[in-house]
Amino acid sequence: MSKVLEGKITGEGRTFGIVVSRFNEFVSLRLLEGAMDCLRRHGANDDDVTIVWVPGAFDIPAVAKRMGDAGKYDAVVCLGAVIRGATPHFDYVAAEVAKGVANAATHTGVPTVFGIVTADNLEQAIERAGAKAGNRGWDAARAAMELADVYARME
Ligand code: INI
Repeated sequence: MSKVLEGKITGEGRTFGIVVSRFNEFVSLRLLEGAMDCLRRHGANDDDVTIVWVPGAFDIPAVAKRMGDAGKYDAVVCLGAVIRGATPHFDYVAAEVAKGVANAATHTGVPTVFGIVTADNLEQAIERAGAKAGNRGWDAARAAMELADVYARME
């Protein structure tokens, strides 16, 4: 008989770190609200959530790694918005933050989830931050809870 491991989506008794970037704050604040709403609705306690603001998305991975290494959090949620402008900066920032968050997840052993909106323009970003295309912050918090439970079951 096969053994199936599946995570429950619950925040009860779990601790979370959130790293959120201030660049495009109009969007990232909505992602943070979405993430907090999701955590609370699934039983997480505000006192068990630590939020760290960083300047931009590029700066997220290093802080996420530190939070993971601290051993205090069951999962780390990364939130930010990288919006394509007229410069190639977008590609560098978007690529580095994606790679960096994946590296943090791998090297800390703590679920570290990607809740960074990458969009061609502000309208698209807003759509993904609580308007018609959902809220990536909410989705990231949900993934963090599921993974925290999967990791606990794997111990
Ligand atoms: N940071 C973002 O979070 N989003 C962006 O769209 C962005 N662009 O396009 O420049 C951005 N740049 C700043 C970067 O994340 C760092 O904060 C900065 O380079 C300092 O390390």
